[in-house]
Amino acid sequence: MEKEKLFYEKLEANGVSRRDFMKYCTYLTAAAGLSASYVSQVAEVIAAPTQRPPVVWLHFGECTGCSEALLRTTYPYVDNIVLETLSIEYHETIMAAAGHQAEDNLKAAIKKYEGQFLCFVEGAIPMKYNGAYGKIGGRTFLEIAKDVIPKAAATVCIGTCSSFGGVQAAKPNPGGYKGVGAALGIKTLNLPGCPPNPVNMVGTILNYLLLGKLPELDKLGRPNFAYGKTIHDQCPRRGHFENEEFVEEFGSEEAKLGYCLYKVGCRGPETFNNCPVAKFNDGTSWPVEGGHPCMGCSEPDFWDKMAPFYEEL
Ligand code: FSX
Ligand code: SF4
Ligand code: F3S
Repeated sequence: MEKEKLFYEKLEANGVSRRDFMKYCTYLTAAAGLSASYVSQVAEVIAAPTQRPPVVWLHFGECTGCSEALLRTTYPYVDNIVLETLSIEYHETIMAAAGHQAEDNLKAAIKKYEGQFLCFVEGAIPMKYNGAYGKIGGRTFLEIAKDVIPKAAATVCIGTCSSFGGVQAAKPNPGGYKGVGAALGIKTLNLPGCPPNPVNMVGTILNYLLLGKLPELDKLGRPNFAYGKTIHDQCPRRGHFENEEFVEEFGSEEAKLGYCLYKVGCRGPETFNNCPVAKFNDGTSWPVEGGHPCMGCSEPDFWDKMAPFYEEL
């Protein structure tokens, strides 16, 4: 109770009312694929977590946009709090330690929490030239992955790069980059998107904290709650598609009217993700709402498969 009181005081000091927080929890509960009866439990698990699962967060070949998406939301305080429900033992972007000290932190965390920690991974792994395209502390990304990942309770790939290779694996892929699952020959839980929606990560964590297990996955390792439907099937412009009302040029009258973006390259019909519902920046907008076609950023091999962008499917 004391913990919860302190939490709400801290929240209010940051300009977030209890009511706003409950609204946010309702949104999170739905986005996590949990029934509405879980809202108060979601609030409780965030306000006064009884367990804080240890997390080791690895970075390989990527742009760190995935961490940025999570850390720099427009309504950041609440997402940071969700992050506080975890005990982040190692994360290169946000930890204070550097150099040998950082390496020691990683070793100590794996030893202390072997079999218990969650491993989050951003970025793809270079397989050519003995992995020379990417090293940290003298070890290749592949060596680090092989050392850390088998010791984790579960591994979650954040973003298209760690899930499927992403931009690093685009043709001609000189470094021989692969997603983490393919590089190690294992199954991973994948949260693709370039960047992925932080809500899908939070939803995965909430499933783990409330139900004690990871959410149900499709054959590409993606949680069904977030990747079960195509963008096209959830798109508010779908009526225009059916009526054959298309934007043929950016800046045109049709674009102003919010017509369907299919003819200017929308990949919504081939892309499985919840962007139209979850949106970005805490529900502000998403690519199609902003007038830009979906580029299929969460699909495997999207740089090769979805290009040339801006041309009809
Ligand atoms: Fe990839 Fe994430 Fe795109 Fe960037 O770490 S999914 S390049 S947004 O940052 O991995
Ligand atoms: Fe489908 Fe894209 Fe048109 Fe939306 S804008 S209806 S996702 S083709
Ligand atoms: Fe990516 Fe398409 Fe969503 S480009 S962010 S999957 S709308």
